[in-house]
Amino acid sequence: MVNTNLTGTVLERDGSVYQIATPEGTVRAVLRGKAKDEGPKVVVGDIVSLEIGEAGGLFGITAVEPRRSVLARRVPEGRGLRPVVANVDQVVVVTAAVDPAPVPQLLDRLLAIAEVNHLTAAIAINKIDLAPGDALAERFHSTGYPVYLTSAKTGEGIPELRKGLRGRASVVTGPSGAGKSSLLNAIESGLKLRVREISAKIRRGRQTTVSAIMIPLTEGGYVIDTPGFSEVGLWGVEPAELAECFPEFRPLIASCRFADCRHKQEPDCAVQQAVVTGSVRDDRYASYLALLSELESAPKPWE
Ligand SMILES: Nc1nc2c(ncn2[C@@H]2O[C@H](COP(=O)(O)OP(=O)(O)OP(=O)(O)O)[C@@H](O)[C@H]2O)c(=O)[nH]1
Ligand SMILES: [Mg+2]
Ligand SMILES: [Zn+2]
Repeated sequence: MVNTNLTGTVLERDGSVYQIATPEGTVRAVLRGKAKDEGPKVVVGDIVSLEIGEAGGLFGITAVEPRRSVLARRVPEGRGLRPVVANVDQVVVVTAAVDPAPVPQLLDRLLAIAEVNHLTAAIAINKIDLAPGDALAERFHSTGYPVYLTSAKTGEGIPELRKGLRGRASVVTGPSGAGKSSLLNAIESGLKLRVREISAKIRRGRQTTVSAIMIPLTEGGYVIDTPGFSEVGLWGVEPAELAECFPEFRPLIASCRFADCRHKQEPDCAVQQAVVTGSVRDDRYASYLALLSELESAPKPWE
């Protein structure tokens, strides 16, 4: 067995076979030795050490480098965290302006998950050729997140989004059918990610993109396309820390009377006051309360 000291980045996984980008081109590899027995689950974006296998063809993944970041989320009703991708800086939450109808609470969840994972976030409101996304964009104004109004169909907003992805490691996430893959096809010329056929019905649990795939960008950086979903839970956050995941709440928290204020029914709560005066939107606050009650009723890891 020859150790080539080759290192690569996981682009894609198909069952037990991983596509790995290396300085010597893209290779196919399977987990081997320690990486197979005890290593963390390998995900797209991971940087791995490779060795050439005896049986030619497939390389072996022998080790996974420590991750500088990970996007992890909880499967609905599930316990524990599932890593989705590794080594990204930015999460781009994609929604359609219409078809499928946007679910603002789901978007708030995805944004909070980005915060929990210490990743910066941005929002893309797509399909603005079908309906204006302005009201939805306005909803996020006070969060400070960049909002891109796009149409993968007409190309509107694509240069701006392309600029927002340039030179960074991003992951796109959001509901199925929002147009994540279509947007990436519009951003990177020559890319032909599979997108939903016009005639296909939006059926629950059916995604067009079935697994994460990393795409290097010509202008530098890379982006990871992921399958859409309709539900997602939060996990591993202390209820008292949730408010930190809502950027417009952050400057208020220190003014609450109690240091461990959960901004629910406590007296002299700066967040509740801001909801009353309208400087915090009540729909964002409602998303916060929904996530808070989930975290408060979540089973403890040892239960
Ligand atoms: N009118 C219009 N249709 C779009 C736009 N972007 C995407 N679509 C259509 O919306 C459908 C879904 O697009 P996809 O790119 O497959 O959506 P996705 O978010 O990748 O979906 P999953 O892979 O299932 O998560 C396809 O039929 C696209 O042609 C847009 O900007 N305008
Ligand atoms: Mg897709
Ligand atoms: Zn408070």
